[in-house]
Order: sequence, then C-alpha cells, then structure tokens
Amino acid sequence: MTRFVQTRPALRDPYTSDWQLQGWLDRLLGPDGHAAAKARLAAVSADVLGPLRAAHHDAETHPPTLTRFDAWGARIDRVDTATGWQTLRASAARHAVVALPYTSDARTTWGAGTRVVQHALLHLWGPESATFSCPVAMADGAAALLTATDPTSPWLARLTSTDPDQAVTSGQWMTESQGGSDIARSTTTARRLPDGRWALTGDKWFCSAIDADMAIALARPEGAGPGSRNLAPFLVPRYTPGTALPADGLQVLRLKDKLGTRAVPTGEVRLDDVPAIPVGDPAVPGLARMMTLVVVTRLHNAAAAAGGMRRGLEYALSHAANRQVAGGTLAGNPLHRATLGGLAVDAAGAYALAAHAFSLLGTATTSTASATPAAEELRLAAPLAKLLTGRLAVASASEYLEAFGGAGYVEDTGIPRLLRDAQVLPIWEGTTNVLSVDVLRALTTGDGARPLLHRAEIAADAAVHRLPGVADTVIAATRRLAADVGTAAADPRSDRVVAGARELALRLGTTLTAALLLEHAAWAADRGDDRPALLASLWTLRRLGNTDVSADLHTHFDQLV
Ligand code: UCC
Repeated sequence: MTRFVQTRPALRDPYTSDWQLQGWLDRLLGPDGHAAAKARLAAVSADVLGPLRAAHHDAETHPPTLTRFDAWGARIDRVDTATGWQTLRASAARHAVVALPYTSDARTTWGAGTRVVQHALLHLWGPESATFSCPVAMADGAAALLTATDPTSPWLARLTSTDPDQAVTSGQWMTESQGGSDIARSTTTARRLPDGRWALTGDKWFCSAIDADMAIALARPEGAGPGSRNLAPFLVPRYTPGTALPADGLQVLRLKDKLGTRAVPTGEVRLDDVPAIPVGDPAVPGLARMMTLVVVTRLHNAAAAAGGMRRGLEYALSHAANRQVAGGTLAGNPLHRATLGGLAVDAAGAYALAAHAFSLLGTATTSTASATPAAEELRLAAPLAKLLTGRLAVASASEYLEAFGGAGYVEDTGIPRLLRDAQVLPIWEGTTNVLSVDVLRALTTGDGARPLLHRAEIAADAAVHRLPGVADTVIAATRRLAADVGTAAADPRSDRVVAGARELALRLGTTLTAALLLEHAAWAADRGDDRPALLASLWTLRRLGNTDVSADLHTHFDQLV
C-alpha cells in the first residue's frame, strides 16, 4: 500500500520573492541605495535558506540549561546553549544586524537609510533566528545608549563588532517581581564604593539572554529620590574578566520555563554588590536615558512581528499550493484565498509600520534639519508600531496554525512555535495596555499626534482621484481621531480617557498604517505598479472602514502575495 505523505512546506528566497520589501527599499533608499544593499540582503537570504534553518531548529529543540554548582559544590551558574544558538550568534555578527547603523562605511553609503537597510536585514534574518533577535535587539539598544552617553566605551566597540569572536550582546535588566512594568517600585540600589567604582544590589526578575556578556540594569543610585525618573542605567559586565564565571556577587537563580522563545535563556538574577559602570551621570535622573534603549528594542519588536508574519505567510502559501482538497489545491479554494489574502494585507501593514519606524529612527539620529521632526514623530510612532504589530502578529500566527489544519497543532512540524513565539511580542518591552498609556503620554509631549494626522491627511488628499472611497475612509477616520486625540490630551489621566487608551492607540496605529501604505502606493503607481494600491485599499477598507473585502481578497489574491 502506498502511504500518503504530506509535503513539507518549502521556503522561497525571502528577499527575491518579497516584492513589497523590494519596492519599499527602492523608495526609501533610492535605486542606487537599494542596489548597494543587494549583496548583503542576498547573503542573509542564502543563509536563511541554508544553515540558519538548521541552526534555528537545533536551538529550538535543545533549550538552554542552567548548572548552578560544580561537582565540588562551588557556585558556577553556567548557562549552556545549543550549537545552533552559537551559529546564530556568529551569523548575527557577520551579517551586521546590530552593527550596521554604527558602521561608518554603511553610514557613508546610506546615511539615514542605514536603519532602513538594517530593518530589511532583520526582516529576513529574524524569523529563522530562534529569537536570537532578542539579544540582537537589546545589543542594539545598548549600543544606541552608549553612543549617546559614552561613545568611546570599549563595550560599544564589541556590541557593534562584525567579528563573531569579538562581538557581544547585551541583556536589559529592568523588571523586578514586585513592580513588573511599574518600575517606579524598583528596589535595586547602586552604591558608590570607596574607590569610586559602583556596585548594584537587588533582584531582577525577567532577564532575557542571560548568557550575554553584559547587561544594562536600572538601579536607584544612593541618595536619589523616589519614582521611576530617578532610576539610572548601569552597565553590568556579566562575567568575571577572562573567565566563564559570573561576575562577583552575581547569581542566576533560575531559568524561566516560558510558553515560547524557548531557545532564549531568560533568568532571574540576584545582584549582591556587583561591579557596574554608570551609563551617563548617575546624579542625573536616568529613566529618560534608559528609554533610548527601550525605543530601539520596541522597534526591533515591531520588526520581529512583521518579519514573523511574512514568514508565516510564506509557509502557509507553500502548504496551500500543495495541499489537495475537493479535487483542487487549497490555494485554489476561494475561502482559503480570502483568508490568506487577509493575512498578506496584515503582513504588509505590519511591515510598513516597522519600516517607517526604523526610517524615522535613522533620520532622528542624523545631524540634519530633519532630525528633530523625525524624533517627534517617532515618539508616538514607536509605541504604536510596537503595540499594533504585536497584536497583529498573534492573530496572524493563530491563523497560520489553522491554515495547516492538524499539522499546525503538532509540535515537531515546527508550526506551533509560530504562535508560542508570537505571543511574547505584545508582552515584553511593555504590554499593549502599558504602551497604550505611553501613547497617551506621547499625545501630550512635543507635537503629539500632529505629525501623524498631517501625514494621514496628505496621503488621503493625494489618493482622492485614484482611490476615492479609500481616501474618504482615511479622511473620516482622521477627523474623528483629531477630535478624540484632543479630548484625550486635555485630560490624559481621567478614568474615561485611560479606559479608552487601547482603542484610541489601535485606531491611531491603523490610520498611520493606512497613510504609509497610501504614500507607498502613490509612489508605485507613478512607476506602473498597482499592487501597493491594492494592499493600501484593502487594509484601509477592512481595518479602518470595517468593510467586508473577502471577495476582493479572493479575486486579487495572486497580486497580494
Ligand atoms: O526587559 C524586558 C525583557 C527584555 C527582552 C527584550 C527583547 C526585545 C526583543 C524584541 C525582538 C524580538 S522587558 C522590560 C519591559 N518593561 C518596559 O518596557 C517598561 C514598561 N513601563 C513603561 O514603559 C512605563 O511607561 C515607564 C516605566 C517607562 C514610565 O512609567 P512611569 O513610571 O509612570 O513614569 P513617567 O512619570 O510617566 O515618566 C518618567 C520619565 C519622564 O521623564 P521626565 O521626568 O524627565 O519628564 C518621561 O518623560 O520617563 C520619561 N518617559 C519616556 N521618555 C517615559 N516613557 C518614555 C518614553 N516612551 N520615551 C521617552
């Protein structure tokens, strides 16, 4: 008897098959800038199709372990990780997924666009990284912080090295068990030793990538006042120099048993007078400094969400092309096409948000006249990008599992981990609600929502003749938002406004995404490509206009993917 065996999902080249990514790079970098990035992007894609898939699988199936004592009873707190994890560590360095924005050659070639190229690298590399994208995110955040505070730090040189033997990553130790995201309740203290150095004492509760060579930890310097703003960041070398032993006074109490991101060693840490280096002047309130790092990690979070959504779609497309149902393939089934088409539109929206946020970050860190407006727009765009893409990623991942039927629920197909790993995205670096409150804070800071609303108005006005129904939907949404933002900014702490913060933030993020997709569609239409207009229309009508676009998703499916 011949047994039926299902086809294992294949992966197309993630760079050359992604016309949306290519179009955005052409627009944001210009044809020459994109051409200059091609070799890097092709090299990452080749590795994703080659050794990284195997490394990813190895790291996921051999989770890290903690050995607290050696055979003689000495405390060693050794974290062992899989060979695949080490392969991913080396590939992160070689592909410069952290280093690129700090590399002078890259900055000469792409200027502010260096962050756009970095985002494209992350988009391709991240989904096959067994969440090594987490230490990458924190290393980039730490590098951004050190660039602003201590640009000659030897740690900065190592964080941004492309030599796998030199490169290090970083942890980010903020959270304590009593406070969670309410870090005002932090109890970790920093004391100045008689020799002028500093030492930290306290417990940190959620320390991802505990194998990293350093961490940036928040602590309250002795004599500093209460509240979150007076906390200050410190750089903690994780190991005793020249050894694999923990730094003096540092203990890893436990590794977390997590729902997903199982390859990432996440620990609970105890610090008992552990040597640390102040990042900036510890006498100056330091939470605002720490937010330099947090904004970067939140952007990486958005990149991970968008990249994961696109990769999930690729696997689901591959399955649909092969799976036979009712005399045809799943890819020919109108309902399945509409379902996957909706996921393609959501993936496109998430990509647009993440790419825009990276682009703003790049511009904000230049010394051009555009830097200040970009930073002001980023203040709101960063939490919006993080929160909206996080929610979309979880909803999409659930659909990807369903698209595989029973195979999507069987652990060793590798598909269930899409959902387990996506679920962390709306949690770490601030939950949806924490970020929604941050959005309220941003609405009363600087220009608030003005850049976003302005962007939406311009994009809608430009689309009035080509896509009148879509433009009308954006214009109506923007007017309503302007009124609601005004109400929220007038009394951001009232119960009524706080209770509605999530709904308002999601609407702001959805409108911003519509504007970004329309901007890109206008650019592409001038070059004879109408596919981005289709994506922009379907996103806007479905997500802002609550319109049923199923028939269009089915009809135009081939143009969406
Ligand atoms: O550590 C974690 C896990 C690591 C894993 C990371 C992997 C990432 C991988 C991604 C790729 C795969 S997760 C840590 C999660 N924790 C958080 O994200 C913190 C959540 N909490 C917040 O975000 C809160 O909004 C706080 C703590 C930042 C602020 O809340 P507070 O305590 O109510 O503080 P205030 O009073 O609102 O703000 C205090 C100061 C103010 O400065 P001053 O006093 O100078 O005006 C604010 O302007 O902080 C400033 N501030 C900000 N500045 C507050 N939020 C921001 C902001 N978003 N940007 C700039």
